[in-house]
Amino acid sequence: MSIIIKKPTAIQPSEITPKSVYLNRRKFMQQTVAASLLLSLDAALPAWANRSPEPRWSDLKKSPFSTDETVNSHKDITTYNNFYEFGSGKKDPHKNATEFDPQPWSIVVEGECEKKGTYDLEEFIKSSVLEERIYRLRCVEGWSMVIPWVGFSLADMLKKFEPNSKAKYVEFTTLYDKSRMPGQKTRLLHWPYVEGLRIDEAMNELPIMAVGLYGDVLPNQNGAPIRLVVPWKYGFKSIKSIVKIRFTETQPQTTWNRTAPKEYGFYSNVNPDVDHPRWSQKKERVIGRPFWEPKRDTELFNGYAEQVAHLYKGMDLKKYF
Ligand SMILES: Nc1nc2c(c(=O)[nH]1)N[C@H]1C(S)=C(S)[C@@H](COP(=O)(O)O)O[C@H]1N2
Ligand SMILES: [Mo]
Repeated sequence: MSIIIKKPTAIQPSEITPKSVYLNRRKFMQQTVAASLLLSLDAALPAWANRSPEPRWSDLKKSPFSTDETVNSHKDITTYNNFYEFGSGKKDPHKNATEFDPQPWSIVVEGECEKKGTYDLEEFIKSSVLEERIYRLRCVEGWSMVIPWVGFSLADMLKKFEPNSKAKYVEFTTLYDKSRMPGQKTRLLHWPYVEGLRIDEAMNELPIMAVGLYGDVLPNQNGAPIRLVVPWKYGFKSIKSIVKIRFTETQPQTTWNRTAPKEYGFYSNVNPDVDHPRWSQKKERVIGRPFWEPKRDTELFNGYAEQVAHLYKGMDLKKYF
C-alpha cells in the first residue's frame, strides 16, 4: 500500500516540502524583471530583486490522505498534460494556454438542490478550508505522476448547495468558449467537456476541488482556475476549468463515454484487473523517472481501496468499468 495515513501531529518539519520547490520559475523570472525595473525607479524599495516571490499559499494544512511518494517536478506537471481544449498533444496545453485568463470566474449551480445560483470563485475560496493534498494522477493511457495539489473538499463544497433527495449524481462542465479555448474549434471531442460522479462518490472524503499546485495558483494547463481531482479514478474524470455544477437524478452523459463508449465507462475506477480494450492496465509508467526504471504496478483504486471499495460493494466492476 502506498497510502500512509498520518495524523497531522505526526508530520515532522523535515517532511514539509522546501519553499524552494514551490517556486514557479516563469513567475519568478517575470517578477525579477519587474522588480529590477521598479528598483531603478524607486531606490527606497527593499532588496526585492533578491527576494524569492512568495507562493499564494503557505503553511497549508497537510492532508492525511496524501501519498508519501516523491512528487513530480513542477516542470513535469505543467508540460505533460491532457487538456484537449488547448490541443491533443502532451505539450500543447503548456504552449497554447498561456493567453487564457481565468479571472474573474464564477460557477453556476443548477438542478436538484436548494441553493441554486451563480457563485464567485474568489468568494468561495475565501470561505473554504484549503489544504495541500498530494495525489497520484493515474491516466487511463497508462502513465502516472504525483502532484501536490492545493484545494478543498468537494463534499464540503457540495453540501453548501444543499442537494435534495433527488440528487443521485453530480455533473460538472468545463467552460465552452472557442475564442479562449482554441481546441474547441476542432471536433477532437464533443464540447463542452462533461464529467460526473455518483452523489456518494462525490460526498466521499477524497475528492477535492483543486485551485492550485505547489502552493501557487493553478497553472492554466492544469485546469485554471478550478478543477476536480478524484484520486481513485482515471485522470479524465478530473475535469478542468469548471463553470457549472448540476445535481441530477439520472446518470450524466460524460464526454469520453459519448466519444468511445466501449473504452470509457461512467465509473472509470483505476483497476489493474480491468484492461482497456486496447491495452493492459496492470502497469503504469511514472512520468519523470529514468527510462530504465521498470514500470510501476497499478494499484486497485489507485491505492485508496480502504476509503472507497465499499462504494462498489456487489457491483461487477468489469461491467461497470
Ligand atoms: N476539460 C478537460 N478536462 C480534462 C481533460 C481535458 O481534455 N479537458 N483531460 C483529462 C485527462 S485525460 C487527464 S489525464 C487529466 C490531466 O490532468 P493534468 O494535465 O493536470 O495532469 O485531466 C483531465 N481533465
Ligand atoms: Mo487521462
